[in-house]
Amino acid sequence: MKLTEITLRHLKMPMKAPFTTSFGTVAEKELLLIEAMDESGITGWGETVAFVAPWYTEETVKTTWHMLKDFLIPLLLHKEIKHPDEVSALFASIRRNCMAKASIEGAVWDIYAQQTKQSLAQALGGNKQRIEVGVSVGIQSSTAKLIDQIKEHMHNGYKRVKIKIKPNHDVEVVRAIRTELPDIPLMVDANSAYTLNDIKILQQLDAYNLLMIEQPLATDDIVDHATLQKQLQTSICLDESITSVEDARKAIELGSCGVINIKIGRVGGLTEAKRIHDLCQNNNIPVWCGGMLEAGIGRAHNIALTSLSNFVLPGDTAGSSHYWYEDIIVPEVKAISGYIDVPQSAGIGYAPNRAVIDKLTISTEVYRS
Ligand code: OSB
Ligand code: MG
Repeated sequence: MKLTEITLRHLKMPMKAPFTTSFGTVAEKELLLIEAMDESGITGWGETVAFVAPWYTEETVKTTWHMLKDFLIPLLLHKEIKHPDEVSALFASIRRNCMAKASIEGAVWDIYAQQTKQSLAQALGGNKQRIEVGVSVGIQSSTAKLIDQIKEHMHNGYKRVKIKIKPNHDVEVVRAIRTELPDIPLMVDANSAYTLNDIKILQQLDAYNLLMIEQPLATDDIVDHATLQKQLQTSICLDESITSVEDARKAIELGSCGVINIKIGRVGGLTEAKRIHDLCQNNNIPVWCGGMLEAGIGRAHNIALTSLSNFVLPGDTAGSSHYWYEDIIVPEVKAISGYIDVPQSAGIGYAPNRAVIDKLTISTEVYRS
């Protein structure tokens, strides 16, 4: 294939409720949509997952626009591509900027799947017909409110709940949840809010039968996490620290984690995500698909990836209505009793909802040469 036209749209999407983590709050989601067209007129879609401020990783909505416009699109337009795996090699001269790279690589995967008349899941080698999903709940104004939300999610059938923790908002909160809900599949995510000085606090969490503790230490660390893992019974799950298959290999060799959360944007695309999946499978490390408050296009890519066989733990890809009043795809993603059906039609298996996309778009640029 050759990409002949790429349209970038900057969208602002209102959220039903603000989402708060140890590093900040997202009240309105901004994102870029990538619509790429090949020479035969097939269009593929991708979505950026960077936020407006660089608190999760160093990328932002503006840096992704800059990278796409000034570097990635010029590298890709009119180049002959036989397989989407070639895209990461084309981008090899650009350091990091994984979220920008992943967004456009995702559109190429969508086109490739349509050309070869497969669902994106099939094109990636996925074999599940449906995936198990959980839900991530942000920090709430009170523990009572948090527990009410968890109960509602469990009632709706979600397969596990993840809560966000930070210093002084950790052991007490988990203890309160466990008092009322002793058996639910529960995990915590610290988004790098702790250091090895907090080891005593993190060890107290061992008493509460958590599925895992996600990213307790620094965003770029795998060494201290290995030290911590040796002193914890609960598995550490790495999120921010894993940006490539090489990071994953080193973390596994060091014993830094027992689980890896794979996010397509954080690792630079579906090809790298699949490599990490395969490496983990060969090393008996279970994986799950993380979320970045995605709108429908990103959600569709997550669902396809999660159909791969080593995604054995429920991910964060809830249904569209968890975050959005209306989503940018049709049909919307539906989670029923904690399952999402993997679409079987060609490509991502959802159509863009042009009316909603147009309504939410604040700027557009088209690139042809
Ligand atoms: O660390 O997994 C994370 C949201 C924003 C930034 C980072 C994270 C999250 C979530 C929510 O936990 C995932 C989702 O529901 O999309
Ligand atoms: Mg996380």
